[in-house]
Amino acid sequence: MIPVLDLRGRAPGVRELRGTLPRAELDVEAALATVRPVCDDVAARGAAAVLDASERFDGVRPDALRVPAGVVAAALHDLDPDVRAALDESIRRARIVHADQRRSDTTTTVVDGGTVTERWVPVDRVGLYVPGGRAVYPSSVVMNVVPALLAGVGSLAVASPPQKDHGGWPHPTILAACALLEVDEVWAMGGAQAVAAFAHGFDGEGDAQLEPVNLVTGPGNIWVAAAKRLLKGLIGIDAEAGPTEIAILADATADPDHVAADLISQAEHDPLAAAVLVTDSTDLADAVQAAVSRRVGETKHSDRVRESLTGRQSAVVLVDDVEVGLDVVNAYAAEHLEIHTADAAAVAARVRNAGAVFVGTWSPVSLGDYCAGSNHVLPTGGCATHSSGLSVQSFLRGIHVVEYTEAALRDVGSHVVTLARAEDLPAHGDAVLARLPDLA
Ligand code: HSO
Ligand code: ZN
Repeated sequence: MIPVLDLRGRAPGVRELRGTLPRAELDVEAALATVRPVCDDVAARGAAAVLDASERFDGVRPDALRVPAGVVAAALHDLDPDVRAALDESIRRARIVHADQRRSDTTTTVVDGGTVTERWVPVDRVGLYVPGGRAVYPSSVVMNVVPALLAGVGSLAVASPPQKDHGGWPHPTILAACALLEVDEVWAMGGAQAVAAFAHGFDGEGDAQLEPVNLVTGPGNIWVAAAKRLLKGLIGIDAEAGPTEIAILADATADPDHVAADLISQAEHDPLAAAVLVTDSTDLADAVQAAVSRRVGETKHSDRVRESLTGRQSAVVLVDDVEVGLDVVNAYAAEHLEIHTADAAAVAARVRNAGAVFVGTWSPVSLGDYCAGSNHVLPTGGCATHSSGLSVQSFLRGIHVVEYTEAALRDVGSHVVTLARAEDLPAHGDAVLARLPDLA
């Protein structure tokens, strides 16, 4: 049922692979036509515009945009104890991993008396977006909030779409996750209007006032991606998230049922989700197709899964050997890549492009989605060739602090003057000569 792309007998290069490999097409540019007036309206009219957009796009007008503290606390109080225990463990593991990501400042003595320090400073205020459309993602609260907190961000706000079925507030499990992480600023806002509200802020009485943020992170649908594209610059963004992707590199040693289950696990997110199996074993490919067919009929979101797996963005890619398979997965640069081969760790070590790599039989993507300790906000659409997933680093800026003594400036001053003249910017050199006229 998954379309087959047969690359056997060939070893295509990166350029050809990028043109051949399947990829979901997301026309963010076209979405801008809808999103731009929404964002402009939020900039002009603030909270009233956000409420109008909620009514129009989410079909609900919440009583207030700021979720009252009592509602957040009640959500935690009412949370199923098993879900609470699982979220606690997810948070505990995410904290362990992300705490290790913290960087310390480095001071380099370039010459005697001349130092450059790279000082890591957290972003002052961030807006964390948690989707709430087809599924609810309390796990995304964890994946956004934990790195922000560990980076030392002083002020953070969470936004998630208002839900018709929950009195216009975000889903209670999302609110409960916020409460577990002691996030008290939660907004019932979704889509482009949430990103615009974060970017511009709006007036209101007391708690109802939204201070603008410096950075917006988190996954979202095409409207969120379009708003991020539009407002980037005014705010920083992590990425324009696209539909989720799983690629699996597998050989004849792989268990076809595990492979099928893992492909389906991510196909479940979205009809546009991509599931790509790359293998040098036709026997495995056939067995995976059979296992997928069997499982699709039984899985809860079978319509979505079927659409995803038969869509043009999904494929079983047949290759001659694992070597070519590595070229394929490196060119594809999946958000998630699983390695199910002999000596999986050695193969994984040769992966250059992936949001996250899951090594061997016992490391499925769904472990990483919830409880591995790794982050699940990862680059999609091939962006793993140049970008990383969310981490503590995403919430820090490195400021270069330059401090030279007179002697150290004297030591290099004539070079500054020379380069300034070479660039026809003599006033740059004059700034040195004003201090050290004898260098002229
Ligand atoms: N696989 C998604 C994250 C997620 N899965 C949340 C389940 N809940 C994108 O990495
Ligand atoms: Zn997932």
